[in-house]
Amino acid sequence: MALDLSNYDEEQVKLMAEECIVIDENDKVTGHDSKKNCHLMENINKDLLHRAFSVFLFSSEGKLLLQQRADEKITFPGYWTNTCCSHPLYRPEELEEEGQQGVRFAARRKLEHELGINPEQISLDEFTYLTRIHYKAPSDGTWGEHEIDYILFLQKDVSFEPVPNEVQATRWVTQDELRELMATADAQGLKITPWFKLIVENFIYPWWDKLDNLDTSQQDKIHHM
Ligand code: DMA
Ligand code: MN
Repeated sequence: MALDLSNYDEEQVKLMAEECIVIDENDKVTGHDSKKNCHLMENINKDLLHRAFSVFLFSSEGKLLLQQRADEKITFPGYWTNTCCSHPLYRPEELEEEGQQGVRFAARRKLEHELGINPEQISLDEFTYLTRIHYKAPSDGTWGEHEIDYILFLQKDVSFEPVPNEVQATRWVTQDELRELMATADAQGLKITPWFKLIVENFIYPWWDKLDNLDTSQQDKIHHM
């Protein structure tokens, strides 16, 4: 039976037609497929894997910007997560691997699309690319994620205005506030995305301690989680 998308938000359904970059476990491009197909558990269970990125935006005083995903999102609606996540698309400017140009370009595009950050505020070389994380996570029975996720840090004071169809709330946190949030999320009834949980539990604090002098020695590595 064909999947019925008519109960989902119209704008979000349209975005399911985007062409994601399909890769192997070494992050080598093997093809492309729709965002819809890439996020269906029936395909993920057959190991379909795509390229993604996660942006962590810090203020000059070192606070991290979190977002709560809009209820309109088809995957992980209403979940709290890092500043901005999405996919580089299968088009020449976002496929460029030299200096992670494609991923950087896509990150700037989505910071505008989700958070209304004018792209003139960010130059692509201001993102620090740290490493890649390969993970798989179901959202509900139908949808999920299976990605190699490029981690991008950016420390800059920028102005933003969340786009309601994408982001329903934002919050700046210190390290202590994030620790508190993670420890009490369940009790507060807050949902946290699996990739953000994974990055917080395994990676974020040592990086966060060194925003001025980030360790870029793991750029070639893919962490298979
Ligand atoms: C997908 O994010 C990327 C990661 C790292 C989970 P998303 O579901 O927010 O993508 P989009 O904003 O394109 O819907
Ligand atoms: Mn994805």
